[in-house]
Amino acid sequence: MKSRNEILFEKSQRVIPGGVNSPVRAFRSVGGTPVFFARGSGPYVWDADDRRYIDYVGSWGPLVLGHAHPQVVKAVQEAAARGLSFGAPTESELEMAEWITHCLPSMQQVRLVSSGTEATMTAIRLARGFTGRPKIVKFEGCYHGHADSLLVKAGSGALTLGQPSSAGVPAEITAHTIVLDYNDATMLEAAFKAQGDKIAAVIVEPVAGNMNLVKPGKEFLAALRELCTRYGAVLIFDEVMTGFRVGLQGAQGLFGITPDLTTLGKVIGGGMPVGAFGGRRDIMQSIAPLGPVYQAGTLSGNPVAVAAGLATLKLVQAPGFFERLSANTTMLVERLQATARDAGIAFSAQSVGGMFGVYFRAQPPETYAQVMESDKAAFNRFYHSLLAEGIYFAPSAYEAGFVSAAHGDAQIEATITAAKIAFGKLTIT
Ligand code: KE4
Repeated sequence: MKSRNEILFEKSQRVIPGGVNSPVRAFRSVGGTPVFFARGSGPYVWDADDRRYIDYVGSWGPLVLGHAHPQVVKAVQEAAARGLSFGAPTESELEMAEWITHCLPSMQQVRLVSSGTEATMTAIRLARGFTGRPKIVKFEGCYHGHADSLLVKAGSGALTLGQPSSAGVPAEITAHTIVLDYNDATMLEAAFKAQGDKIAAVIVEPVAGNMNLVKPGKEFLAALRELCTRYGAVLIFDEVMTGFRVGLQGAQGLFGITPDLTTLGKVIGGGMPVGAFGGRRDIMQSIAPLGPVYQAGTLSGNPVAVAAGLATLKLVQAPGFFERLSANTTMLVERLQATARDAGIAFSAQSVGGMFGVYFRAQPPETYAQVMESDKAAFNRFYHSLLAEGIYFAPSAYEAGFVSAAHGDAQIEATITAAKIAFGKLTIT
């Protein structure tokens, strides 16, 4: 008897490429049938067969409050009743911009868009327009959305599917993208020495979350800042994932590094389509209608999406919010490590704020190369054992996991119980 998930997946593959609207959802790297979700509440989701899971993906990061938070749902319902979209300025967009620039002072001005890809694509164009230079620097394994010039040795779904550099992107475009090793400041210095006068920007995930979680080395971010300042390049922190996930001031607040531009997404939409880019006022003056760098969007600042984001931003300001989120996430990874150690499995895990990484290698990776040394087959078996126990991790060894404010002791206890079973199965070769 086929499950409803299987029936839905068969049908969706007939009309949607791969049966999914974003490749990493397709379970291609872990194998098996993607879970079709029917509803979510707090830390839980239910699939099309009404099976319940503890959710550690949270829609890839946006749901830092958990699913269907009552105050977020109410804000969306009230906004929708006032009209779904106007294509004109609204007060709520102004309020959102004020919240963001208040929480992230480096963002002296900000523009709202509808996705993280739009945010990073525009930040790159803006940096090129502001400096008049053609080249950009990114790091292997980092993912900044699917804009042409950034789909070079990218992470997330591109890496998961084994196509880090996408087809369909002309060499003339990627010729201007310099790809370096994450956490290798020496390599960066050499690149600037060689062609610093042509480099418009360096874009970086200040905590990498798309080659699984990789923390920035002690001096890496400081070296990025110093070199960009020295050579007049724009330092772009892509905080689409880390923004309002690792702390109220993002990774830039955590590490005390001030970027020139920041991109945001995910949490600032609270589950609805919102992205943003912003930063130094002198750079932002180059954006249309003020300056020559064009950018636009029919639904940019959409009032219903902004209502979800605003409600979320207000709730994460609660005293101790990120301390509690970080403590719970730390407890999860420490208990997972202890459980694996008891089972004699080569496993490690780490977290930053409300995001975490798990690795089938003895130590957390510090570079892309070390990520690739992890035992992917072991992860895939672990993944499906957890899934069978009602624990939903990201269906890829190259994605970070996410804890929400709705996850508590009960969910972590249940996860550890499931992990004990999953690690036990791994010891049976
Ligand atoms: P979106 O265009 O998917 O909203 O954002 C692109 C993006 C930009 N920058 C960073 C650091 C990101 O993590 C992302 C998107 N993240 C992936 C998950 N790792 C989205 C999931 C998907 O592609 O379906």
